[in-house]
Amino acid sequence: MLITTQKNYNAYLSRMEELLAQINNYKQEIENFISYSNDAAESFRIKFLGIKGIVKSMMQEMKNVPAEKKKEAGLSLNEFKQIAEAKYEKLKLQTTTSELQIKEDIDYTLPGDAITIGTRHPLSIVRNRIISIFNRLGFTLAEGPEIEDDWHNFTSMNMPKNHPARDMQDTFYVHQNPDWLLRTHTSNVQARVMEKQKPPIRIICPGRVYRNETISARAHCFFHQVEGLYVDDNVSFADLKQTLYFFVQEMFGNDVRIRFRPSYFPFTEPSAEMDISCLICSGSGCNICKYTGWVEILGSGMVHPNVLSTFNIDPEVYTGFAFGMGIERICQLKYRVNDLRLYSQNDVRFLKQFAGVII
Ligand code: 2NM
Repeated sequence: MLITTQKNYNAYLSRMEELLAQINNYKQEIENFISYSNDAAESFRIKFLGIKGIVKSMMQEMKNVPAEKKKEAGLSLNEFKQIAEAKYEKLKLQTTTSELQIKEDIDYTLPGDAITIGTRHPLSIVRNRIISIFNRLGFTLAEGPEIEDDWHNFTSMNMPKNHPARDMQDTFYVHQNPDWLLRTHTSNVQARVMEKQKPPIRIICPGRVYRNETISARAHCFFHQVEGLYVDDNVSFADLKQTLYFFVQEMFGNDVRIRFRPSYFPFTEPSAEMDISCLICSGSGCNICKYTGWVEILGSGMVHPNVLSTFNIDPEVYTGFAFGMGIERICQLKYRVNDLRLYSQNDVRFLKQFAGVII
């Protein structure tokens, strides 16, 4: 039996009062405790009723309570324990009933909420398709800047200053420096690749190009182009024809027919424009093909020896073919888009029609 000094006695007494005050606080906490999730009951149990919980640790302190106060403290602690246990049972019940309620309240036959998904722009769809077709023929993607210097856009493409072909395209110049311009075609990419890389070169170059034109249904100040370049030994015009024929078959179907017409581009010699048989009327005549049965889709030719020499590619050893097409034009034929302005207005009624096209 411990001989309790007066000093100890007072300390135990004040500790007991502290415990009683704590019990009152915890009672309040228990009353306010709400089930916030399925494991709320379990966290409650661990905190109040667990092996290292509040009730257990208070029980351990009971042995220090002075004898004549033991009854009062014991009753209080017991009541507290019962309150905690009752709350725990209630919390467990709440969890199970809320789980049951969830199961019963859901009508699984109702349709779900529709997810609004974006649509790819038709120009992106067609561009991606073009890239993928040429990828399968071994062409790799190359891209370059839209703001370009005169040399990469014109001079290196066999169009020195004062060359008449420069006037064919109304060029946007950057104000501060007449040597800078918005590229008029993506040939600047081919120029930049030939600068760094030697044959074999097989690239496909999509991108936005700019020309100073008044905006209308049939013209815009910018449009999108894909150009291709193939330089190696023994590249012939027959390769050009077969490559482009494969492309249009993949793009428009096996029934499409092609024809080449002689043309002129400063960077190719010989040059040719390619027509395909009209997809709308299959050749019988309509206003898309202007009653000719044919529609023009691209320009092409054998890379001019001057262009190859400019990049130190010996034209006696290497030959190449190149082509360029407008993505808007291909898109117009594929999706019957009759006004160029639709491509840049971003009217959702137009764009939504391309929902679900995945390429
Ligand atoms: C076209 C038509 C014909 C072309 C030529 C070159 C290069 F880099 F080889 F000189 N790039 N693109 C080319 C040829 C472009 O667009 C209608």
